[in-house]
Amino acid sequence: MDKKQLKAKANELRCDALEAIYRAQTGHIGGDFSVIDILTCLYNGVMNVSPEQVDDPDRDRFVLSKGHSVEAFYAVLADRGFFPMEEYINTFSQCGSKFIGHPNNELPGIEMNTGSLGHGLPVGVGMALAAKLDKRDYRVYVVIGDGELAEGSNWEAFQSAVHYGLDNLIAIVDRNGLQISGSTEDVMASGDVAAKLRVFGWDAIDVEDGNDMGQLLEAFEHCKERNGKPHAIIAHTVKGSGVSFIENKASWHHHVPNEEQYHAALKELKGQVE
Ligand SMILES: Cc1ncc(C[n+]2csc(CCOP(=O)(O)OP(=O)(O)O)c2C)c(N)n1
Ligand SMILES: [Mg+2]
Repeated sequence: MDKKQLKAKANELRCDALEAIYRAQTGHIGGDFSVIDILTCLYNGVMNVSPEQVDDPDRDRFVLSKGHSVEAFYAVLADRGFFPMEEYINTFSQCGSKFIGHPNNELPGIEMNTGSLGHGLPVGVGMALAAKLDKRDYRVYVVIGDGELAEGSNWEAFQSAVHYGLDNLIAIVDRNGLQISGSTEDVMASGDVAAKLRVFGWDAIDVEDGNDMGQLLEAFEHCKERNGKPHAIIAHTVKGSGVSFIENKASWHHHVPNEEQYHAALKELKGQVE
């Protein structure tokens, strides 16, 4: 898929996630729309994964450490055929559904249950180290929120990834500048994350527009290099990207649109799909 097709797909998947959230009357739309371009790009242009080979020992591994963005993750996996989209949209967050409000590894294609922030990268380090020990070539991709960087476990993991030379590990920071209650820089400033990681010994790059498929594809290609250093992409995204009245507002972290907002959001997204 080229970058234009990827962008169109990401906007279609925004509509699916929005529908699931609206039906369930719960979800984290801000973080979903911030990260959905990254997920769409990974699952349709970068990672070696497929629904036919969920247990293939050589598959790439993916962990959505900011597990609250599960509505985007389920949409991307459903679109790749890991499970039916209809089942996701119709049962999300309902009693008895496997499509619970954070990633659930009973579903095919989900490697790790997440939701309690700060655990994805430490486990990703273990997965990447296991690949080295088993002499396998797979890569491990972990998406972390920028508010999530307040969890100290990440910094321990950043250090150990360098210690073990995990150049098969790619950490993507969804750097939208917001967390649940306001700006990351007001709540717990992270500053220049790439500069910090370089001091730790990572190969860290900034992606100026983390919702742009061309820039994301280029960054992921760069991260395929095996140079002894773990890779980090600091993707400067817009929380709520794709719907003007949702963009860049902490209040939309887990706000559910009312009927009027739902139709306005769909209209705006469909305008971008066509
Ligand atoms: C350990 C832990 N503490 C608190 C929360 C509650 N929580 C859910 S989302 C969130 C904010 C996360 O912000 P960020 O990582 O920037 O995510 P994004 O902006 O991409 O939505 C918080 C504090 C949690 N899920 N886990
Ligand atoms: Mg954030």
